[in-house]
Amino acid sequence: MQKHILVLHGPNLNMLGKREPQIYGKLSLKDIDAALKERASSAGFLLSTFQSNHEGALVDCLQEAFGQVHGILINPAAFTHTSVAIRDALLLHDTPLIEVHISNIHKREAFRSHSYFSDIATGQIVGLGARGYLLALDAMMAILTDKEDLM
Ligand code: DHK
Repeated sequence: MQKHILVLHGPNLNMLGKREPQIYGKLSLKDIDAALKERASSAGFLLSTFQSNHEGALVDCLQEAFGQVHGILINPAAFTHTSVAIRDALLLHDTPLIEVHISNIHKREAFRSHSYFSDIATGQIVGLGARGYLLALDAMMAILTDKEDLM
């Protein structure tokens, strides 16, 4: 059976490429999602992506995915620092969870250092730009196939 990975993107990530490119880079969300889908599918995984600027829409997506996905990658964006609702919706899922941030949230304003997700995530990737998503995907696929090799 094909394993299914859900990728969630929070608010303003639909503006990647245009938004503060010195912090978030020049790639668009479409570019990132396409690269993730291609990488997942060539490794035999199914990957779905969802972006919303609305907290409730992200909660709805997580509820709809209940029991349907094997792993979750999330960049909650600004909701990282505020959302108990998304945290609770993630806790519905008994799956590995990887939190991704394009920028290094620990090197920026103090309010960005706190994440409502870091203590419930399997792991976190911060500060490596858009490539962090691909690294997170590789890690997730390795976790889901029980691979411990380093290459
Ligand atoms: C993206 C955002 O939109 C910010 O609100 C977070 C995160 C950081 C990122 O680095 O991907 O603080």
